[in-house]
Amino acid sequence: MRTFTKTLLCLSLALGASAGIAQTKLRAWNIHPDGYPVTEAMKSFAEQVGKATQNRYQIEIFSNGSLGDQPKAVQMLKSGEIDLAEFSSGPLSDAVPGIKVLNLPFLFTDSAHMFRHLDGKLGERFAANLKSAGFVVLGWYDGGGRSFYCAKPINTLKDLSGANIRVQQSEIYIEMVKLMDAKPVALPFKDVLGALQEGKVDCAENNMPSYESTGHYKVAKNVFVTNHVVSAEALVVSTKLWDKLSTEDKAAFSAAGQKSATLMRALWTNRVATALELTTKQGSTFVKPRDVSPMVRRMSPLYGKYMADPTTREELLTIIAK
Ligand code: GTR
Repeated sequence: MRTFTKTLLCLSLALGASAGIAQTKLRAWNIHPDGYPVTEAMKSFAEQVGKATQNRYQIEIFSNGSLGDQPKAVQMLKSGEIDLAEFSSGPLSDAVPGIKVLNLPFLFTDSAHMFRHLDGKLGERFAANLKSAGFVVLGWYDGGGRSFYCAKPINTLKDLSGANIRVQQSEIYIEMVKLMDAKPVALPFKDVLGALQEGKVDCAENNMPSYESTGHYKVAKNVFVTNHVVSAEALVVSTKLWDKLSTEDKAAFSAAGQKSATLMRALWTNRVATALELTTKQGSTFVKPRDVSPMVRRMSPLYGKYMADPTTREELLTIIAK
């Protein structure tokens, strides 16, 4: 019986190989739930790769950070435990210092400004930095403008001083909050709601789609609309997998990545609007600082640091110039 099963298996493998239908299953990491723009764009990416490669590549998406938080997923991608992921530039930049500049507060005025750079020469430079660290960018996704939100009312920057503010596990975010005279508390994304509910943190900061999808708005109803970081996100594949792909398959992955980025950005714009509508209906209030320049001034040690660093100065100057 055993010999018979083995023979059958060998036969089907041989037949599969000769027919060119060997299938490779790939694992993709994602932190967001179903219906979120990132998740839907990744699904469409997986579908297109499947179609373009006659299902030789089947991508399974593990959503909701079910395989671990982002710093862990960054390591998993490097070690080959996962093949693809959608990362936000905050935690990713600790592994790839060459993209740190992307997280500088008040660097981009909005997503359109950011994509003018990411879809051009600068994006290619950041992608090259990422590639040399093991990540091949297939598409730049939108992380939108991030703002602070707290359980207590926030009307001025001074109201944030001394507050415990949840930040991403990312050095530059930690430094930013320290410069505001507040206390950074670095926590995984999935732990933020609990920390807000238990009063372990007073505030957090994020874009409006995540503010809504996580339910943070149920506890932290006071949004201080700083848009302090317009954040970049990226769909990436490991260089380990990339190097194994044929030229045609690389082209199929790249085309699917680009298409998924276009879809993601469109879904994002809608989701920002619906998140604002829903959270407003649920009682969130939005206060716009009259002038963000006091906060910008506080960030000057960060700007100084990146201007002094020859690996980031040029990128910074390019962005400031346009
Ligand atoms: C979201 C982003 C996630 C993650 C999260 C966080 O906006 O899409 O990748 O960075 O913020 O704050 O941890």
